[in-house]
Amino acid sequence: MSDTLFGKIIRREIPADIVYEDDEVLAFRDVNPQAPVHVLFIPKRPLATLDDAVAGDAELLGKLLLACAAYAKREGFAQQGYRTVINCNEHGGQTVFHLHVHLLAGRRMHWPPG
Ligand code: DGP
Repeated sequence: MSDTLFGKIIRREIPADIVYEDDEVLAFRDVNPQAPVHVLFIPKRPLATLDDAVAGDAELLGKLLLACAAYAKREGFAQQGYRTVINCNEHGGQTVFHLHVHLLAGRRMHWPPG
């Protein structure tokens, strides 16, 4: 099991505002939200970065994205739009080394990102 903060959230050792859970995926609100909706979708199985993913992780990666899309539909902002982001390693801005997909919504996003 992952020894990062997110591993502790999975094990309920530290609190989080959990908004979705299934056998393989957990989603909770980001502690430092960058948009009115900012949820992190993580695999329960530890995978440090996207760079560590292999072919056998394809289904899990797909499930993470599908969980984001289902959440957006369920919460009613899918049509208006949202953004998903995976930061990878230093230049990607990754700070927690347990793979996570950021789901941001509730405001217009800008491009390119800063
Ligand atoms: P990244 O920079 O892509 O690794 O994003 C990590 C995100 O995790 C960042 O937006 C802040 C969030 N975060 C860090 N620690 C915690 C925590 O203990 N709880 C919650 N809910 N979010 C956290």
